[in-house]
Amino acid sequence: MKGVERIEEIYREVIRRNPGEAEFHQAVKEVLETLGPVLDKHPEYAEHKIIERICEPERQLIFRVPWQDDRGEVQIARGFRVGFNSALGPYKGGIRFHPSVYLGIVKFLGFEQIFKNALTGLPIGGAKGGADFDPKGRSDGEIMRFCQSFMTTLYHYIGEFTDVPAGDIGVGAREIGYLFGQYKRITNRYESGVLTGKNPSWGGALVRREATGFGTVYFTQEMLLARGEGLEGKTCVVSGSGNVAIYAIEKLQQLGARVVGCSDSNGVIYDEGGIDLPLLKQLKEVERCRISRYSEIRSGSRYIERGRLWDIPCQVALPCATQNELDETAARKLVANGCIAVGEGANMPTTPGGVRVFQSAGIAYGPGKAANAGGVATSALEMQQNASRDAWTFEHTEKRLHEIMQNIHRDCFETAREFNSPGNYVIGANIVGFKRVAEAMLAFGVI
Ligand code: NDP
Ligand code: 2IT
Repeated sequence: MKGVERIEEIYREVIRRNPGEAEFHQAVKEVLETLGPVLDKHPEYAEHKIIERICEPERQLIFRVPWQDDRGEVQIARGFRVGFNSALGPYKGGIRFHPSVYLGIVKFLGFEQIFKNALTGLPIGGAKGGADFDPKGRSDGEIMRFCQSFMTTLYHYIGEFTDVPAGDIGVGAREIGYLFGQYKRITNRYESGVLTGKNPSWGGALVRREATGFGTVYFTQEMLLARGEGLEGKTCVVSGSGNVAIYAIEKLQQLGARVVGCSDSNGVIYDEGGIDLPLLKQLKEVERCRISRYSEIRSGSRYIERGRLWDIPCQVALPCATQNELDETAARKLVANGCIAVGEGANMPTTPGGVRVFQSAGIAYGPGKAANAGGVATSALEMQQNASRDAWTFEHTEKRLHEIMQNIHRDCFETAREFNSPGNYVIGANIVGFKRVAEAMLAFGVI
């Protein structure tokens, strides 16, 4: 049987075995449809059912998270942790707190994480977790009690050699602090390497906070360099205004680009003079308020309730909010307005239709599993520092991050060319990541 036929069969089986998990199906399809030529070249992968095994998580945990709000009312959330693949190292991946979280979201993210983590070249397997808890409007005490309850179940299943969670949407340094505190208290162990994204004053790596956004910009810069272009003077828009978006904006500005738009789930900020980053940080990191507040303070900027960020003319677009936030219509608008590069800070932010538009227009398109791998790569550097009880400088760590992103770009670029698809980073990223995992799985036998 030819590789592509085999893959169609595997995909049908994934849908049958995982009903109602649309995002998981989408993530699997996007990877599988690039692997046909790999199976043709490597019949041993088919013989040992490597793809079938990769599509089945190694383990999946679903648990009750009861907690009490400030009025004393009992609330119940559902927690998840999916260990997808540990061929290359302990399970590694973030935890997301958002009301939209269900098993299909956690599995799509965990599946992507396998290949992303392999691309970093560092010893980490793929995982994801989260809860359908909505942190918006919750007090600090409520967040703390929720995190403590979440960890009270999760702690049984994690550990520096087993599974190492970190942040994602709704989980930042504050939440990692509460989670770590509870883990330490229950286990009677100061096990720094059990979580990453910790505050640098108690075991966190410098640059981890900035790493996903910085890394996305480094990857985008490499894509532009490969086409004889640079970031200097480019007009950019960045979606979201959370951790990834803020530090993508910071690095874009450091490299001489002009960022004129960002957003949250309610609306869009258009600031032709360039986003005022200290103001954005103050509002989002300190005051934790909505992005609309920005336009009340910053003269010359505009807030557009339910606005369409991707309609703002730009040359570089970085989707840094959430999955499927950039559809086919938005992609057409970006291309029509002269956009030449899209680097995904978020996971799977572009719909399949949007990806097709970018690819047929021939613009530089960097998929999340390559472009946003700087976050998890720096998490692996944090694990390395924790294991050796060391703490590196900001400069040293950022240099490592930059090199890792350059290497990921080079590996994807060269592999795309080897598989007769020059400039196609989707093909490059999927094949590089898949082959690394597949080789380890072959070595381990049937497990
Ligand atoms: P944050 O919680 O810090 O910020 C998320 C941002 O995205 C907010 O501005 C939020 O707006 C917006 N957003 C979230 N959900 C939606 C939604 N359903 N519709 C519209 N906007 C939404 O998260 P991060 O910045 O950490 O994560 C952003 C993306 O980057 C995610 O896709 C995540 O998986 C990915 N990522 C994160 C990494 C990390 O290290 N943190 C690493 C690699 C990828 P609002 O406040 O209105 O909800
Ligand atoms: O999507 C991701 O790569 C993350 N949320 C970061 C994972 C990590 O373990 O640092």
